[in-house]
Amino acid sequence: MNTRRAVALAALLSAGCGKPAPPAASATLGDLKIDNGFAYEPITDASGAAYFRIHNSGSVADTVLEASSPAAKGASFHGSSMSHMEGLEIPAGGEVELKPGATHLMLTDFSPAPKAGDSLSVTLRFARAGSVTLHLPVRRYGE
Ligand SMILES: [Cu+2]
Repeated sequence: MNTRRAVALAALLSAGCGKPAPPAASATLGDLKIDNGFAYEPITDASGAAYFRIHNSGSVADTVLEASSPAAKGASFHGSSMSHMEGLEIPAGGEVELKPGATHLMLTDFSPAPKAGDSLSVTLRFARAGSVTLHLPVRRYGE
């Protein structure tokens, strides 16, 4: 299926189900393409989670060394069991997807916590590619 036809079909499918796809953020940084970025509205100011997918089309792996947000004091990567991860490696020609119930970016100590409909800025610093700031749409929990 060619790209134009895939896009037309996707539009048709989303129109058919009557519910628009929830908003998501994307960005490009060198060989890295980031998409499907969003955050859930935190239930308390103490912590919340953000998600995105990073695809690396390059021939060398890259690693997210650090994440930060002006809205939260802390930002770190967690595995599915909330275990702390030291950096996030994106393999050459591969991708890493953060999603609910799996690896996520844990943000802590919001001031104040973002609400559904807000945009949450998150900056990722990579070992090779540099830094990129995502403007993640904040969704109501579970959407
Ligand atoms: Cu966590």
